[in-house]
Amino acid sequence: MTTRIAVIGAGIMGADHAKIVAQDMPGACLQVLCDMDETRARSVADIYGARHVATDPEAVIARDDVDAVIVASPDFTHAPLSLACIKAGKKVMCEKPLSQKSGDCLEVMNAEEAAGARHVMLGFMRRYDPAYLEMRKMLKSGEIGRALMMHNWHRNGDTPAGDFTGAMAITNSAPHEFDILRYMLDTEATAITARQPKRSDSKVAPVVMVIETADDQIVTVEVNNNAAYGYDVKAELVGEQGSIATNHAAYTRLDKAMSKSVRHDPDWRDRYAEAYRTQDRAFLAWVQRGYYPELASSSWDGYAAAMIAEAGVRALGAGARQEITFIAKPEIYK
Ligand code: ISE
Repeated sequence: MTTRIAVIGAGIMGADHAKIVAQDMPGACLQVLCDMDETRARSVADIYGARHVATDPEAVIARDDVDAVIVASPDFTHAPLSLACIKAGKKVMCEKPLSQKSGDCLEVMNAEEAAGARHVMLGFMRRYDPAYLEMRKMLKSGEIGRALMMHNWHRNGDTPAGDFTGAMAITNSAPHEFDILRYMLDTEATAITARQPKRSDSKVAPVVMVIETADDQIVTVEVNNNAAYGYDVKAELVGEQGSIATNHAAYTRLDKAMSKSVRHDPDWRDRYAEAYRTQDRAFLAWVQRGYYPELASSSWDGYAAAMIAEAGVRALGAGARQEITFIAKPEIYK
């Protein structure tokens, strides 16, 4: 039976998910494309052949002809729309972050607990990226012994908006690293410090964070939203017997004017195209077969990322190390 999916949000990410549902997910169809801006919804719906266009997300979630939902509307709508999906008894693939407020994440977790099952899978797509997958596999196989450190670099060509701040780098961009470090090292973050160098212009400067884990490892995270040269995300795990770094495959190289060069991706959509497809297919498999995807980020992971981000913002503001203390992990996320 075909799974009828509603995509909520027709912006950059909504359009991307709509494309995946329409073109790369056998067994699914793009049932509804919903956006507050009807013209925008219609234009994306027309490109990818959505059956219906709508403007009210809550009404879409409640529709009888919608089996599952992908939420890709603005960040502040993620938690309320996830709650609406839980209420409707539908599974949702919600873009990250679940919320920038850990309290909102707790509300979603409480609703899932009350419903007696997980309903939410979060779009921390890097878990499905081949480079991170291979890194994890090598670490688990014992190739580098015990992991001591993980270094992360997260660079964007430039900021999405002129008024982007260091705090936003922590709450909007860095949650990917907060999620991947927990997933890679299988442990929790316990403390964070955050500092920024000073730029000579008014653009937001990089934020550099040092995170401590419950297993006494150190993780560094550089988020540079104005790296000027392109989208560049990389990581290195340093173990007691070696290290593993991610590589990004480039299919071409330009030789010209006595030099050789490889292109950088303009943004995350190209860089993680395969990860997004694999993630969305895993969501479909969950909807159709009922097994929560092994790699998926849950509401608990969304809560953890929000807790680290909140502590990171405090650390940046105070110029001092902040401890991070999670609630005990509820049974349904174990
Ligand atoms: C951005 O905010 C995102 O949400 C993307 O997923 C991420 O890859 C990008 O670097 C962020 O800045």
